[in-house]
Amino acid sequence: MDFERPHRRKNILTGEWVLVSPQRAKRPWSGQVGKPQVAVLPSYDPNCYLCPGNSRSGGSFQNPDYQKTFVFDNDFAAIIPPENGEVASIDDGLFEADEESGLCRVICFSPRHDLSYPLMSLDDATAVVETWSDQTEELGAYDFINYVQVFENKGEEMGCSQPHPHSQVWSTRYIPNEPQKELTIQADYYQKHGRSLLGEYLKKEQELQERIVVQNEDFTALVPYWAIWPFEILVIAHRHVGSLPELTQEEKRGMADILQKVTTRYDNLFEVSFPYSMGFHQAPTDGKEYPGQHLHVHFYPPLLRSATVKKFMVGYEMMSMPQRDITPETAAQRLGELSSIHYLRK
Ligand code: H2U
Ligand code: ZN
Repeated sequence: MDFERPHRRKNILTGEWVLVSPQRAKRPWSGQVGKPQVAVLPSYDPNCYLCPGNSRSGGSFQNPDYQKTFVFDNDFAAIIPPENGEVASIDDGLFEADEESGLCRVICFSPRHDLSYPLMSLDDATAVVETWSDQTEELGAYDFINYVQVFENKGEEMGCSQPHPHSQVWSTRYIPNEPQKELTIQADYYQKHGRSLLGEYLKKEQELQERIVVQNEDFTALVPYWAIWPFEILVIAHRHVGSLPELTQEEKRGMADILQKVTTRYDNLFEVSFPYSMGFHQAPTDGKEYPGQHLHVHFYPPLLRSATVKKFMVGYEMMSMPQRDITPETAAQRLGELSSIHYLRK
């Protein structure tokens, strides 16, 4: 097959297809060209809702004088615990609904208002991984919580509302759409082959060496064959584990290291604090076995050709299917060639 010609590729985790149009990467651009905004942040901002000692929005809560990571219940939670243990469901064939329940929390990476993940020390970055893992365990233990979604929205482009480095965790009774698709497919593969789908995929990628961006002993970061976003990255655990709490202490440090390596390259790409949404896909916490589930992290960054030109998911993407111009191989090569030292440290 001529991969320089338009083709579609299958996302083996979701079963969905992406249209790749490599011949189009050279098309002229007369659309939006914004200015890069280089905001220099203070290490403490008295007006920040997340900085230590400050009052949060609404004024009902005051943050403690925290030293490492800090977790609090989201003051504007999208999901709340059930009222009296009862959960309503309706389904008359046309109108179907289930009452949802759970907890939403915010996780501040550190007291430092200006310190994004790649710029933290490895120890402090590891503390963030430990907190994500602890939250997965703690929230997953509630009987009304069956799935724990840890994620980070970074940058205004991604709708991040607070510059203070933080992530979120939303936990729910129902397994959400995206992890559910992947769980089903991974379970089918495991049942058929007795092996992890992502484990097999990773082996193949390590053989081919076409899409790998960076790796360490415990994790590999690559631009998946089926990437939708221009510089999308998938981080795969080398060991077949289902979720963060199953990682050893050494692997948690390895996770922090690989995430720092990925985010450093992202920042170096356009010499800007690179926006993205990232999240962990883990095994549900409903007490059932998920032997096919393989821990991984998705990074979906919107930027395309500069610090300000982002990919729009509009038109054909909304109506039909996702489409990309530059190939995942080209994106992986560009990311892989970048310095491992953050541009602000040079
Ligand atoms: P982003 O990760 O998209 O920036 O969202 C930040 C979250 O922090 C958002 O869900 C919460 C918002 O509800 N938040 C609080 O709970 N308290 C505050 O004082 C500010 C923001
Ligand atoms: Zn702050």
